Amino acid sequence: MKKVAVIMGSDSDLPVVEKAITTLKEYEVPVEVHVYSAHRTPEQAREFAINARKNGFGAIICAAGKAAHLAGAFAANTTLPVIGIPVKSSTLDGLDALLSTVQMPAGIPVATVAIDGAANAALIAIEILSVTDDTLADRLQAARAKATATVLEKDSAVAAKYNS
Ligand code: RP5
Repeated sequence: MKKVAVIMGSDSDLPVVEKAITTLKEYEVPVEVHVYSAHRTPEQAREFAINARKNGFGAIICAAGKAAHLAGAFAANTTLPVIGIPVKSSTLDGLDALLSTVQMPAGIPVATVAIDGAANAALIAIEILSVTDDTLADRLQAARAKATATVLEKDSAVAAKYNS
């Protein structure tokens, strides 16, 4: 199975990013986690991105806050799918990171999730791998069925309480 890289701009992003890591592990997807910054360690970030495909990765998740260029810098250096997590780590509540991550020029895409949307970033990566992996596709389907059952249980409880 292809690996998923989870890159964060700072270890201060870890509390948000952890949800992506645990989700990938729940699905038994091989994960490699690093702290690389587009600004503070640009050489290491570029090196990782350039070699990611030949090193067995199928998708790269990049989480960063403030003037968040990490996902864009990775996308510039690989044709693997890059998923960006804008992290709420500033006085602008993550809107700065959201706009920095999502507003990519045509030709260099970054699939951007919600501010702090680490779980969905992992799920998109898993969905990408599931195109060629039926086991992952089955696990995704089972999780959707479980989520549906949970909501329907809640519906029953609320309906029983209020509906006459
Ligand atoms: C960004 O700046 C990081 O992704 C982090 O969200 C933010 C603050 O980093 P630290 O100053 O806490 O290392 O590059």
